[in-house]
Amino acid sequence: MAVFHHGSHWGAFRAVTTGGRVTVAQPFAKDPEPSSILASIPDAVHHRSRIKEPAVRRGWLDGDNGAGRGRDTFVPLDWDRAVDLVAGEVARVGRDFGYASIFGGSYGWASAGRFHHAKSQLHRFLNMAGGFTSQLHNYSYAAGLAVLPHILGSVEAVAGPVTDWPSIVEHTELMVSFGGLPVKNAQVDSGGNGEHAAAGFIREAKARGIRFVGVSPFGDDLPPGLNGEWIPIRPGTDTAMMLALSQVLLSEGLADRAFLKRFCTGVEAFEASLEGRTPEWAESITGVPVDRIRALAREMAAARTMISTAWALQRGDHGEQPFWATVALAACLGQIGLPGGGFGFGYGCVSGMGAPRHGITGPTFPIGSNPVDEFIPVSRVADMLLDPSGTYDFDGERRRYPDTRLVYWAGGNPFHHHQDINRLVRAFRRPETVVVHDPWWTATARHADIVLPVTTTLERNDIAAGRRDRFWLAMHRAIAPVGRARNDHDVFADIADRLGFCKRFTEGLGEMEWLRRLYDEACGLAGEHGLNLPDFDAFWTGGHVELPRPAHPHILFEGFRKGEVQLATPSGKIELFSARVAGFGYEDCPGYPTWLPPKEWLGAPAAREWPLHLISNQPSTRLHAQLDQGRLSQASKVRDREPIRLNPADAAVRGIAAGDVVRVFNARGALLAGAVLSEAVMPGVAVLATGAWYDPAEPASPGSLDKHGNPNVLTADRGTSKLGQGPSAMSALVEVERFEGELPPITAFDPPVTAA
Ligand SMILES: Nc1nc2c(c(=O)[nH]1)N[C@H]1C(S)=C(S)[C@@H](COP(=O)(O)OP(=O)(O)OC[C@H]3O[C@@H](n4cnc5c(=O)[nH]c(N)nc54)[C@H](O)[C@@H]3O)O[C@H]1N2
Ligand SMILES: Nc1nc2c(c(=O)[nH]1)N[C@H]1C(S)=C(S)[C@@H](COP(=O)(O)OP(=O)(O)OC[C@H]3O[C@@H](n4cnc5c(=O)[nH]c(N)nc54)[C@H](O)[C@@H]3O)O[C@H]1N2
Ligand SMILES: [Mo]
Repeated sequence: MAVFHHGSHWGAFRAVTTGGRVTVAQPFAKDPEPSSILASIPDAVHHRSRIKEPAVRRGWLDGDNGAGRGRDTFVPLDWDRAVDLVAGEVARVGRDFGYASIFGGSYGWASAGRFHHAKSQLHRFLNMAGGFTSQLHNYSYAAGLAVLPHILGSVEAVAGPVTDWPSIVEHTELMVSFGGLPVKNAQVDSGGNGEHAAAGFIREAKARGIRFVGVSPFGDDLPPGLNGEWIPIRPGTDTAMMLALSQVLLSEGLADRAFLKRFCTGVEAFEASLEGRTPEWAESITGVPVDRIRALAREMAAARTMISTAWALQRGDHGEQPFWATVALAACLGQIGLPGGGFGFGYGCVSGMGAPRHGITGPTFPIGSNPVDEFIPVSRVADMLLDPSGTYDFDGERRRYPDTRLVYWAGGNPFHHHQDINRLVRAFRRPETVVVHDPWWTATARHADIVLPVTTTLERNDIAAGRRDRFWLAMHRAIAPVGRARNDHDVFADIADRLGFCKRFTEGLGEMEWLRRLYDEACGLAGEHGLNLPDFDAFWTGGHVELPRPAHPHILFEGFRKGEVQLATPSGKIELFSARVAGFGYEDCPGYPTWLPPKEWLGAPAAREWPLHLISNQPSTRLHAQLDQGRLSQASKVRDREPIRLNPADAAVRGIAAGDVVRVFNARGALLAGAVLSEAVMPGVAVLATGAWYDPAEPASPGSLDKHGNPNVLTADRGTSKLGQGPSAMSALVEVERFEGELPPITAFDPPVTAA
C-alpha cells in the first residue's frame, strides 16, 4: 500500500494504491467539508470505459466523409502511426484551407492539474502549428460575460471576486437568491479545490440570524437545515419578478434615489419602462402571488440585503435579462458596494464564489498566442459546422462562421455539454476529420475519427491551483498509465516533432522541470504581493501550499461607491439603460432590462403540446459527465437510468409511480429516465441533471431514443440573444410518459468494438 498527495476539481485527497491500482481517495485533512464525489475516483480510473489504445474509425479509413461517425467500429493503431495521422491532418488542413479551418476551441473542464491541462496543451500546440478557430466565453455564464461589460464595465460580478462570505455573515440581514444557493454545486471548483468553505459560511450566516429567501422552481436549491423560505417561480420568468420588485421600490418611495442619481445612468428610461410592470402583472407571468412580491420588495428595502442570482438563470432564452434585472434591482436598493449588501452572481454555484482569497495567480502553463484571430461564441459550435461561412450577429458585430475541416477536442465533451445532441450528431458528420483525446470512451470519443487515449491525473505529476481556492496542491503520480495511455503533453510533443517544432513546444523541459518552473514563476508573483512561499522541493514533499486568508473581506464595487474608481462603461456608471446596447438594435436584447417571453416556457403556446418545463441542472453526484461510472453516480440511478424529479401531482395524472422508467420527449428527441417524486419540484416542472452518458438505442439514426437520460437530447440549440449568443439549455418544454417497452440495457460504458 502506498499513499500519494493529489488534487482534483472535487477536492484534495490522498490516493491510496494497492498492487498498482488506486483503491481509495482519502479526503484532505485540511478540508472542512470534503465532497463525497471523491469516492468515485478509483472506480473511474480503472473502469472498463477507459480507452486502452489509439484507435481510428473504420469508415474514416475507407473515406466515408464522416457518415459513420458515432456508430462505426474502431481499428487499433500503434502510437507512431496515430501520431503520423494526426500530424498529417493538421499540416494538410492548415496548408490547403488555412488554420482557421482547424477548430480547436475544445471547450471543457478537463482535469485540475495546471501543467497537464488538456485544453492549454492543445492551444499551445495549435498556436505553434499555425493557429486555430477558438471559442469565446463559457457555458456557465456566457450571456453574463457578454452583457455585464456594457452595464458594469467588467465581469467580476459573475466571474468573481464577488463580496466575500465573511462580509455577508457579518452584515447581511436578508439574502434573496434567485436559483437558490445550490450547495450541491459548491462541491467542485475548477482547477483544484483544497477547501470547501461555502456550506460552512452559509451555516454561520444562518447562526447569525440571517434570513434566506430562495426563489426557484426547485425547493432543494436552498440548503437543507437553513429554514429558508422557498418561493416557487415558473422557470425562465425571474426577470418579470425582478422588474416588479423594482417597480414597487420606485413607486412606493423605497428606492434609494440618491444612489441612483449618483451612481447610475438611464434611470428615467428604466423607470419609464416599468410602467405597468406591477406585482399583478408579474404574478400572471411568474405565478408568484402579488402580495408576496410586494411584501418582499418592502422587506428588501428595510434590511441590509444581498441578492444572489445563480448562473443557471442566464442559461436560457434572453439569458442576459435576469442578470441585467438583478443589477437594476440592486441599484434601486442602493446597497451596492456596502458590506453585506448589493448583489453577486453565483453564490453556491462553485466552491470558491465568495470564499476569501488573495488575488494571486497560481502556476499557469504558457500557451502563447494564436496567429489566427477567428473565434465563435462558445455554444455556436453546431451552427458553425452546419453553416460554414453563414453569418450571425454577436455583441454588436456581424460575423461569419469559418469553414471547418478539422475538429480537435482535448479535455471537453460536447456530447455531454452541447444542446440538442441530435443536431450535434448531424453537425459532427460535416468536418473531414475529428480528433479527440480523452481517458475514456465518452460519446465525443465515439463520434471521432482518431481517438487518442490519455492518462488521468493519477498517472502523472502535476500541480492543482484553483483560481478561487487558497491551496496549491501537489498531484503525485500514483500509478502507471492504464493501458497504453500517454500524457496529452507527450502526445503533442510527438506531433510537434513530426511538424518540426518539438523543441519550441517542450522548451527542452521534462515534466518535473516544467512543474518546477511553473511553481517558481507563481512564487515570484506571490512574492510581489508580499507572500513568501516555500520553495518547490518543500512544496512537493509537503503536498500543498496554503495561502493565508486576506485580512479584510472583499466587497464588490466598494471602491466605486467610495468614489475612488469609475466603471469602465461609457458613462463610468452603472447603466440601467445602455445607449450602446440599444444602438445594436437587437429586438431580443433592447437597451434596458426587459421581460421577453422565452420561446419555451410554461406560458408559451407550445406548452399545450409539451406541458412540462425541463430544468437540466448540475448533478450532485459527479462533475458534468465525469465520474458517471463511479459509485456515487451509479447509486443514484433508477433501474440504471438517470433520476428525473417530478411533482407527485404531475406524476399521478400520467400514471407514473416512483421508480418507474419514463420516456421524456419533445420534438427534438427522447430519453429514458427513472422517476423520483418530490414535493420540492413545483408542479409543471421536471428536473433532470446533466451528465448521464449519451446512449443512443440506434446510433445510426439521429433522433434515436437515448436509453440513459442525457437531457441535452431535449434542450434547444439557440443563442440566448444576438448580444450574448450563450447556450439556452434551461428553456426546454417536454412531455413525460411511463415507458412500457422492454428496457434496453445501458451500453454507453462499453467500449465500441475495435477490430483489427
Ligand atoms: N442541459 C445542460 N447542458 C449543460 C449545462 C446545463 O446546465 N444544462 N451546463 C453547461 C456547463 S455550465 C458546462 S461548464 C458544461 C461542461 O461540459 P464539459 O466540461 O465538456 O464536461 P466534462 O464532463 O467535465 O468534460 C470534460 C472531459 O475532459 C476529459 N478529461 C479529463 N481529464 C482529461 C485530460 O487530462 N486530458 C484529456 N484529453 N481529457 C481529459 C473528461 O474525461 C471529460 O470527457 O456543460 C454545459 N452543458
Ligand atoms: N456537483 C457539481 N457541482 C457543480 C457542477 C457539477 O457538474 N456537479 N458543475 C459546475 C459548473 S461547470 C457550473 S457552471 C456551476 C453552475 O451553477 P448553476 O448554473 O447555478 O447550477 P444549476 O445546478 O444548473 O442551477 C442552479 C439552480 O437554478 C435553478 N433554476 C434553473 N432555472 C431557473 C429559473 O429559471 N429560475 C430560477 N429562479 N431558478 C432556476 C435550478 O433549480 C437549479 O437547481 O455548477 C458547478 N458545480
Ligand atoms: Mo460551467
